[in-house]
Amino acid sequence: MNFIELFKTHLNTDIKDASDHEIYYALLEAVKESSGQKNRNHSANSKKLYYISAEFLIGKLLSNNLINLGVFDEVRSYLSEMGRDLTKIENYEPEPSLGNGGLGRLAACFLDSMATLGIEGDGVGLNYHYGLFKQVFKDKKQVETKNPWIEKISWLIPTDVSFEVQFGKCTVKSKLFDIDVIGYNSGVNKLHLFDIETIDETIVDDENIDFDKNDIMKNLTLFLYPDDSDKAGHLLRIYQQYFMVSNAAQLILLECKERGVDLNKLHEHVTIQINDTHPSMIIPELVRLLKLHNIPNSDEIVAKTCAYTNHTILAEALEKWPLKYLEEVVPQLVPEIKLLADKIAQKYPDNPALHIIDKDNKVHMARLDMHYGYSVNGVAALHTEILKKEELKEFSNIYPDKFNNKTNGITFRRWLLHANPELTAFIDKHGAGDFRQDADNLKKLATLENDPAALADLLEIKHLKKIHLKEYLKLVANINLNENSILDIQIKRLHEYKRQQMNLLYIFHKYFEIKNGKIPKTPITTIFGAKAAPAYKTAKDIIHAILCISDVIKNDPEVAPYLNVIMIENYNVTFAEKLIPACDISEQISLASKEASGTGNMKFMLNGAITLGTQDGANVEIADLVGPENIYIFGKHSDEVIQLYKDNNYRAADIYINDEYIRKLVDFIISPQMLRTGNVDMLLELHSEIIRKDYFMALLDVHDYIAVKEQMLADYENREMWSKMMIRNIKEAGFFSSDRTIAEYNKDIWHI
Ligand code: 26Q
Repeated sequence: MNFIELFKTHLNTDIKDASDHEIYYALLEAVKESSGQKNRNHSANSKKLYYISAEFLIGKLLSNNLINLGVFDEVRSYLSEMGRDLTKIENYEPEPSLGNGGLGRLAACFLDSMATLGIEGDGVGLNYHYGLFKQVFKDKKQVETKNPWIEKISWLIPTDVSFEVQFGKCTVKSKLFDIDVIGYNSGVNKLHLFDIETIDETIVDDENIDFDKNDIMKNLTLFLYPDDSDKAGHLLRIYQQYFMVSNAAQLILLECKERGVDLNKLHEHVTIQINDTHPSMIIPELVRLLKLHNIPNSDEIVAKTCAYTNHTILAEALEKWPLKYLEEVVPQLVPEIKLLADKIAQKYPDNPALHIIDKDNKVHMARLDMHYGYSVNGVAALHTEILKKEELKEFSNIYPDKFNNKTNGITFRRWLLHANPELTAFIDKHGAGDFRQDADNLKKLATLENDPAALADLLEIKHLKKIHLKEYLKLVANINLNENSILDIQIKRLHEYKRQQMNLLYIFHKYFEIKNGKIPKTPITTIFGAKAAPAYKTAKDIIHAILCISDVIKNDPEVAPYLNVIMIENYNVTFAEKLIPACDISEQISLASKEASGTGNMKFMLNGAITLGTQDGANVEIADLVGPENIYIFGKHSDEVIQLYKDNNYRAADIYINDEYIRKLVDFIISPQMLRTGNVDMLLELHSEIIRKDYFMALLDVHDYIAVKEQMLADYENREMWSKMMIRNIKEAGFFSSDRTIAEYNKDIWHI
């Protein structure tokens, strides 16, 4: 039966009488049935990968699944013949918010690429009912509420798989749900999401995300990373992490049993990728379970099975759990952790930097991974170098062969074929036809630099995507976008190291210029999308300040025609898919050395936006590929920044006092205009935070940032030059296909 016929069997009425919502459900059921009929990526005697991650930011699945099944065009045309619009139908799909940002979205891109390349690799994570919180703006402040996404009919497939997971105070029974991961013209893998049956959604109301953090039987899989500012929050994180890895370990051993694997040779049949340290307890848990199976040298076997990916160099983000907490939550694991730690302490008695348990009795999860894993990778070339030379130096000294780099990537199915079908058609038309199989073929677009008609078409597509964005923003958020403005976009988690506050200072600068009669040639729209962690005060103050300046400008008729600041509420994958294709200026302005890689930077580049960035993370590799004439780089080099930290030699207050213009910019935070519309305490605190600390050195780079951004805006007016830069970015983006990244993981680490 072809797909359309299958779809009709799931639609109980004639399509003419069906609502868009009913059509969505019928398409979903038809996709599930089709993928169920496809082969799993599986071959006898093979090795299998388990990608364990606390986050899988998968986004909406309908269109992507239709694309990967190869029926998207057919379905869209059929619906259109019936007077229906697939884009509208898609709006009924709720987006699962099973991630914070980069790390979770990377895991989702990786699943897509593994399935596409036919690598037998399943994801394992948790089925958070309310995901990460939903962001709501009230009085220009972020408020967190629940973010439900699971409907009666959903992508989740209930299974009979269930395990017992033992905690200090109780034992819970898990229940496994699967989501099919459909490869592009290829086989199917699974995303395994564990849940508990006793979950109680009613303990959270509609107003906020407060709930009894101690009631594990009811709350365990409600939220991703609930506010961890107190002890109960920390414990809940440990409960979640252990629940995830104990289920993963039991699932792995069950599948090994079904395949008849000799557990003494586990590493020949299984490889486990640990996505940051959140799943690191899989190491002692597997050791424990193998011992229960009477396998000798279980720690050595586990060390040949597990591989660790590091996603951050921020010391405060490296997880360390007090042994006391672990004793309370997972007492049976503590003896195993101590044994593993003792072995290391005995081997390196004089080097406490290598010890798994430190003098304060805290367990360093990354150290566990590095000692008891066979691979440690960073996520961009610069990041891996900094890990080796600075943060994890002691470890790369003793394990030089374990360290390797895997520069991140993105799936072109979602970020090009789905998000930008117009650009996809353009690329097809200009003869990079098989770029879907081999993204390097995008390089063939090089000849378009000398093709004025093609360059004009490219600008036309950008404009069309701005119109699509305008329609979408009006529909879902009642926002008015000027489709004839320059779109300058910064979308990512809110964090001081990403320096949204520096962008804010730029907006003040532009506001002053316009007030002084210096009118931009083309109006500018600056768009932010960002959630702040619920307990991260300064991040919330920055959101507040952005919402305030947006309001100040909107109500100033002298400025509003030329400058517009939009802060998207509850930014998510779906918004990203609409924003990125419409973007002109991609803001990648982290303090050099702090952004491990970034992946938004790659999505923007692929869609013909030009990067305004520091020499950080994968920006460095983008710059190497496109050349300095096709990217706008500013700011201090990572070496200088690292030295400033080492010497404790950065004083924001000195800059503030000695630099009149910077003082003017910073002081605008507490100007009468801002105070009139904002909260005095929050604005005062942000003002003082920047002067007193500015831990991520926004004032260090702000002059250079302003100057380079001005140059960029001036260059935008030269449409021919700009369109050439666009094509030179698109043609080099092939390197950032996650198919390339996954092929490298497989060749160097997994050997599936
Ligand atoms: C840790 C301890 C306690 C509470 C929360 C956490 C926590 C939660 C989420 C720590 C880290 C994260 C997420 C990190 C993340 O998304 N990192 C990003 O990973 C991307 C993929 O590799 C990179 O491109 C980004 O540069 C990096 O910031």
